[in-house]
Amino acid sequence: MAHIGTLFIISSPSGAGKSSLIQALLDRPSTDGRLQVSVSHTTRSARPGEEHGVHYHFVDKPEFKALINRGAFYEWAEVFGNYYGTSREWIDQQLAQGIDILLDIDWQGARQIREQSPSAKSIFILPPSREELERRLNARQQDSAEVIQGRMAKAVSEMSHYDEYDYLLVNDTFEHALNQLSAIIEAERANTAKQAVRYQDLLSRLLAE
Ligand SMILES: Nc1nc2c(ncn2[C@@H]2O[C@H](COP(=O)(O)OP(=O)(O)O)[C@@H](O)[C@H]2O)c(=O)[nH]1
Ligand SMILES: [Mg+2]
Repeated sequence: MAHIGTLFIISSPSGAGKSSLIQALLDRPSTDGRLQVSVSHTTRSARPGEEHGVHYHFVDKPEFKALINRGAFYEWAEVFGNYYGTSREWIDQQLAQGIDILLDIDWQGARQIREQSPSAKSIFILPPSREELERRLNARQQDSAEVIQGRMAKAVSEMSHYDEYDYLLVNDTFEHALNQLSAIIEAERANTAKQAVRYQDLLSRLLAE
C-alpha cells in the first residue's frame, strides 16, 4: 500500500522546549490519533519519571548492537555518549495507514532519514535567546559550572545544523511555535498526492459523469 502518512523530523537543542511542543501537538483535539510520536530505543538510563516503552525503549549496548545487526533501525546515532535509534517496523505500519509520524531525533538521524525518505519534512526549533537557553539548561541548581558549560556546548553544536532543515521555528512564545508546527503538519496533510489516496472514493463519486 502507498505510504500516505508523512514523516516529520523535529530536532532542537535540549532546552528549546521541543518536548512540551510535541506533547501539546499530540494533545490538540484535531490530532485525533492522526499523528503519533515514534518511541526510540536508547542505551542511556531512564530518568526519574521516564517509563520503558513510553518515553524510550531502554536497552543495554549489546541489545542495541543486536538490533543494528538485524537491520531494525531506520536510523541510529551516537548522541553525546549514548546510542539512540528509530525502529523501522512500527513506523512503516503507521505510515501505510495514513498516520503521520513525529521523530524527535538529532541532526545525525535527520540526515539518515532524509537520504532514505526524501519526502520527510524536517523542522528545527530554536530557543528565543542565548540567555533563555542558558537559563533552561541551568534549571537544575545543583549542577557544576563545568556540567552547564558542557550542556551549552552540546546545544551550540546541535544548533549549527539548523540550515539542513526544511523549516526553522523560534520558540518565542509557546502558542506561536505550536501554531506554526500545527500549520506545517496540516499543510503537508493536504498534499494532493496524499489526499488523492485518502479520498479515492470521494473523488470517484465527485468525478463520475
Ligand atoms: N538519531 C537519533 N536521535 C535521537 C533519537 N531519540 C532521541 N534522540 C535525540 O537524542 C538527544 C538526547 O535526547 P534525550 O536523551 O531525550 O535528552 P534531552 O536532550 O533531554 O531530550 C535529543 O537531541 C534527541 O532528539 C533517535 O532515535 N535517533
Ligand atoms: Mg528528548
